[in-house]
Amino acid sequence: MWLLVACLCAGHARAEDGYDLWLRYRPLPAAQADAYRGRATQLVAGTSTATQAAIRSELLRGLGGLLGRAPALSDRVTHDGAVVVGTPASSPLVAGLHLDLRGLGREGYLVRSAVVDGHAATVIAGNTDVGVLYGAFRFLRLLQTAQPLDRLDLRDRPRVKLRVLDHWDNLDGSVERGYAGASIWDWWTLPDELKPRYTDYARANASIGINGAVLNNVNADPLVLGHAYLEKAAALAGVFRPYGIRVYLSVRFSAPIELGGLKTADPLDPQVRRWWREKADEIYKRIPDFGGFLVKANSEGQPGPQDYHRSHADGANMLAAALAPHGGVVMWRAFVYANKPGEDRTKQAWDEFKPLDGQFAANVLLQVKNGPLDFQPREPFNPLFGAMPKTRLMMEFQVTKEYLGFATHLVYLGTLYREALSADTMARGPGSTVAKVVDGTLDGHALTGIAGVANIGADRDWCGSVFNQANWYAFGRLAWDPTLSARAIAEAWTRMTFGNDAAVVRPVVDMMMGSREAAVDYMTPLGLAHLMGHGHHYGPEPWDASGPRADWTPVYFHRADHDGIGFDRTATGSDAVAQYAPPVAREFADLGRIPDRYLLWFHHVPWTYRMRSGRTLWDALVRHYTQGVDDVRRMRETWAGLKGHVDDERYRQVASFLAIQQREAQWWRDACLAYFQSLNGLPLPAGYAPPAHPLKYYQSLSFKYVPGYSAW
Ligand code: BDP
Repeated sequence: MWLLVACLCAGHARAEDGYDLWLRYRPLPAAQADAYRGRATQLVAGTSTATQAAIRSELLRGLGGLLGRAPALSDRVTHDGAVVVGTPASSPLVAGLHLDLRGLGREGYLVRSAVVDGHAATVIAGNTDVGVLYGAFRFLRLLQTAQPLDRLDLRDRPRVKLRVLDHWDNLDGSVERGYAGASIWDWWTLPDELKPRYTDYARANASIGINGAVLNNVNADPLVLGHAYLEKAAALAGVFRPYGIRVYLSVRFSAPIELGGLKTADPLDPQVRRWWREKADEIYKRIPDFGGFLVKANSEGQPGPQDYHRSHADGANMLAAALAPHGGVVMWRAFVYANKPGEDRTKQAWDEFKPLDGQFAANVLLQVKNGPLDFQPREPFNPLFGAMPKTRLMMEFQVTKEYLGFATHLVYLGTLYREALSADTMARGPGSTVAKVVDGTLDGHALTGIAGVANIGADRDWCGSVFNQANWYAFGRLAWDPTLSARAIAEAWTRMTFGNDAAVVRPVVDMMMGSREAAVDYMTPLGLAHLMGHGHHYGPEPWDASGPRADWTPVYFHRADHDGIGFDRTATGSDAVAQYAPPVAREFADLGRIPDRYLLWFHHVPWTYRMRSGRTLWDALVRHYTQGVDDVRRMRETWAGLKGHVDDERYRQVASFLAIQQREAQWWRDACLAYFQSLNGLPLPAGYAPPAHPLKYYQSLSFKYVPGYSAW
């Protein structure tokens, strides 16, 4: 009986259900573990603060798991192979080494081989506990990814100050655009019940350097600022604090009316200003390190300062004034397209915000989506980057895959993020990359930020699929250092997630690296955008023209008819191209120079238009759609080849999701081609299979219960 129980427990402990994320700490192969064991014989680490305790427990857990034996705890170094951890203030041993910690800032660390009391040791040090925590995770990553541990001399610090996950979680437990189950926050049982999952969430974030969490949806419920919810938020803040993570809240601009009983939310009204000041004071009493507010205003029906004929700057600055005495910030979103109905939707944010450059208070960041539309599979960079030198612009990426097949499509977003970050705005001459706007170096801003709309829910595997975890991971790593390579990040994640076997790592990384282009190809190739199903954004609906707003419908975006396709955003059309710096505008406006990937974003061309390849546009489009499906088929084959190399549980999940993805990729291709063909009447190029069904079939599909649905 006992044996049975022991076996069951051991089996359970080893189950690969994805809960452990990339912090699995499974035993390394014997040879590797033996080689490392001599480098982790003792652990000298303090426990006088909560962060120090977290560091110590993570190292014991990680090293114990990876090496099969945890290092002995000690307060002195008596053997070779000790790991010595701390700040000069917390550890006399670290202080005695007189390490050069200048330049590491508050969150940086070094991991370095050293001689301590005559013995070879590894030192993990920083100026603060949190810096050391990041260093500890870096050290563990070295082991997890099979890197050498001798002659270490690693120094690192984040390039971006606020590295934040935005949860679009509602107080009723649902998640807008969430595909991983209900909200991770169990608002109902908070603040009493502090689930271990909250701590594991904090560990995972700290391991990749994320230092902020906006707890609730940008379409915010005013109630979150009520006493009860502030207490719940404070409880979460208490769990996250040791891990260097601050809590932020999304606020509804009209909260002074709904919650405070005032008649107005006019940002220049003294009573309104007092209400926000007092609210901020109350929050900081409960959460002394509260991060600040995230605001969606005058966008998609949300209230905002324009309701009172005030500007976005008036609104943001009023909130900023309430938070400033406490050191909080306002993250004010630039995702607006309400003001000029009829105007090209992609132009509206620039039109509204660019004139406000220089008017925002010092603790306001303008949070700008990576592209000018809305998290599409591919967009050119948002022209606001580079256009507002006197404003702190922060990046907003989407980690949840609202427009990329939800949880079941394998789409690695590291490549999408890198594409956006490495785009050259040319705003201050060549090399003015989006990354330099975001990390503040282009225009000399110290307050910088990057946000990712989280893909996390209450599902056991957190993200709705194993591979979606890679997008949380990649987001965090790039928020820390926007110049990292997407491939290197994918490789590190793969090693930590599936082990270091080259027979697994190689094919998995290749699969990830090609996956986003595959999705672009089977959904929206050559610069097309927003062909997704109405409202829920599931599947293709390029024929949809149903309203209530033209600029929520695919036909608005692709503008296809009998003769051609594409949105003319050059001077003959909406002239959105003029929002870019002149060299970029010239390139995008020039049919001879624009990269194929943006062609139909900026140009309306005939179906018979000759691409640089010599093919007609129609042929090229058919090829891309077909290529996308072929790529997914190959991903499936690659994965099938890994059977037996990956544990059954995760193998099966990925295999069945890839089957869904292949079916849906085919659906996307066939539905889009059937529709476009119904307009242009052109035959498919030779050798390309016709859609499996007539157009009517695709148009007849409708879906009632789609996850993550919201009216927007
Ligand atoms: C869109 C989503 C919608 C969000 C909106 C936003 O469809 O659910 O509320 O973005 O970012 O992509 O505010």
